[in-house]
Amino acid sequence: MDKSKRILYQFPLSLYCEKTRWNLDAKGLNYTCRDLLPGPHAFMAWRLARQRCLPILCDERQTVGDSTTIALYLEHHYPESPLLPNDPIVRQQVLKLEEEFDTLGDHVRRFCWSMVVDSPEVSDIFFGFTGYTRWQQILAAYSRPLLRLMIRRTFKVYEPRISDSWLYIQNALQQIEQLLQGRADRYLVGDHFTLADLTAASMLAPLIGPNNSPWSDHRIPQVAQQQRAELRARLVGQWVWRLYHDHRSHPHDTPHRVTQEQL
Ligand SMILES: N[C@@H](CCC(=O)N[C@@H](CS)C(=O)NCC(=O)O)C(=O)O
Repeated sequence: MDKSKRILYQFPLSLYCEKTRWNLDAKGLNYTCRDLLPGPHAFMAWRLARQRCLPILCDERQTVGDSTTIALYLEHHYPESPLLPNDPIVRQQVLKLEEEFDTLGDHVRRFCWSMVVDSPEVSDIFFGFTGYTRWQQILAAYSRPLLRLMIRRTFKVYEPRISDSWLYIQNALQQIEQLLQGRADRYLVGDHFTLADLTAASMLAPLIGPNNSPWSDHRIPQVAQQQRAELRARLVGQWVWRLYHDHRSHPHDTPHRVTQEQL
């Protein structure tokens, strides 16, 4: 299929959008990204899929929103390079972990924003990615206080939510390390890469910043750098790093994908 006919409406920096890009890349599907501006995106998202969150995928067959629903849709319509095992019991295990780690994303997002929301780099982090036009970036630089307010409100970046999220993340990290049984070369379920691995790795990637991920940038504020160093030294950090190295074959900004801008 012509890639211009499969469109992913997204935010370049969103971990749920990264999950879907990885999903599409893992399946070897061509697509074009349309980067929406946070805020006005809600009109487009509502028009497309009667929801306000991204990602939304417009495929030849239908329009699907929500990264998990998109994953199930892709698995059903594009069964090659499967990310879900055939065995119903093992499949159920993968789906259960997928659901748990999908929720983890919400906590990771809150915790990460809590580390950078007050820094002067906040608008660079939010907007300084390929895909946004020059005027979108200028607009962002002038509206920093508004941006901070929006980030705090949208992602509930305040106490006690931040501390609760950190606790949730700690439990998830321990759970993953238990499943890996001391080895960074293992997978969460069985001997193959599945949707559970893809979901956990993409949800944790903002904390670890592996190469090939949208968060590999080294210009992050000091507090986040320390956090990263600690996590990279842990088994779970090494595992996420390896999955990005071994399974994230098409990084988000390789030339094979055309990125278009749209309000
Ligand atoms: N569970 C949803 C979560 C999607 C989500 O939270 N998307 C965020 C971006 S990371 C969003 O669109 N936020 C903007 C809003 O809520 O208006 C999924 O898996 O797709």
